[in-house]
Amino acid sequence: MFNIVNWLKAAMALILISLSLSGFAKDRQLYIYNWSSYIAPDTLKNFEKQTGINVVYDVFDSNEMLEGKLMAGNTGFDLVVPSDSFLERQTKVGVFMPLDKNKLPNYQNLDKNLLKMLAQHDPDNRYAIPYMWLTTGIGYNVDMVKKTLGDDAPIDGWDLVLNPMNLKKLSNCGVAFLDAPTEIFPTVLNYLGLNPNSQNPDDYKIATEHLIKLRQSITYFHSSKLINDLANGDICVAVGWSGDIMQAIAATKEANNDINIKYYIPKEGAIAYFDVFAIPKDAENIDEAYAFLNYIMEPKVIADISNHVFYANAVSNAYPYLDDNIKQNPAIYPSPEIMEKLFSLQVMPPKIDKLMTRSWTKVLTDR
Ligand code: N2P
Repeated sequence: MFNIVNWLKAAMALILISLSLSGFAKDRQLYIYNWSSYIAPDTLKNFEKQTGINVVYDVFDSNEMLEGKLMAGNTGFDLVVPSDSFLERQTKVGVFMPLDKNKLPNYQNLDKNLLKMLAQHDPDNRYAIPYMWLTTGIGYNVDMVKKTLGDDAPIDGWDLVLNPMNLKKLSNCGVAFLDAPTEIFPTVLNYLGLNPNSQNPDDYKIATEHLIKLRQSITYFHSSKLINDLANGDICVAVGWSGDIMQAIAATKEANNDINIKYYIPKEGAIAYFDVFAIPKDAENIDEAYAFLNYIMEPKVIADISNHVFYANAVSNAYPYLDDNIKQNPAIYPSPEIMEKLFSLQVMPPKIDKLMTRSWTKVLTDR
């Protein structure tokens, strides 16, 4: 017998099936904000294929930029990647969601010692998943530096770029500094024999005066442009991030040009830190964020990223999947003696932060 109710139910079911087949059903989305040049070319594609989650990916090249968005709120992002000391300050003002480790079965893959180190910035590792760790050192064009400064160029220390006489000569072949006051000030303080984490305003005055002596010789302050410029021979020296400079080296090999770039951690010591993934407290796609965090803690996935970006990751069982030129690279995995010289950055009181920002503006203007 004709039954209108059953007929309607069947028609409704058909409509729902065809709507979901036609993709009308809500897609799963994930919004990620990461540093530029910080992922393998196929990471996102593979993740999307495996999970059906659609990733919207945007990039930045300074902690200040990310922090501005986090402080304003409603970033629209489900995952962001501050550096460890920035995360520490940001958690204090409550911008992140604590992690539910029960949703992260791959958390056990993380190196316990590195987690302990990161806990200095994130007690009990409550908010952050370590992504990569790095140093801030010097990249240079071997031939151009030799030609400019001669055979005894100090290519083992900060003197190469922080001694005003050397930098003045190098300015002829092009000099790039990171546009990152929270890294350049501690680097200069350390070079001048002062505490890189000083809270004494007088020390910042001294460092600013030193930077003012250098600034005429600095072609530009920019944090992501230097990769290409080093690789093309447009600059001959850069204060930059370890992996970025090694990406420049890889680019010269790929282009098969005769440019010879090297990276070193200066003998006086350098900054080392983690960049970490965290979930903003107003994130909307939380399950998707956890899915991605689990994904990048897969040994093979994170090893592929390290192989591509030349940064060290924190997944202990990823080691077998790393290329030999990554594993055996002392610029990525420094020797114990060099490790001794590395220092991390502490969160500064607001007074010093403001002083650093003001002094940075002064260094950057009137050049
Ligand atoms: C990658 C940027 C490295 C991280 N291009 C700097 N925190």
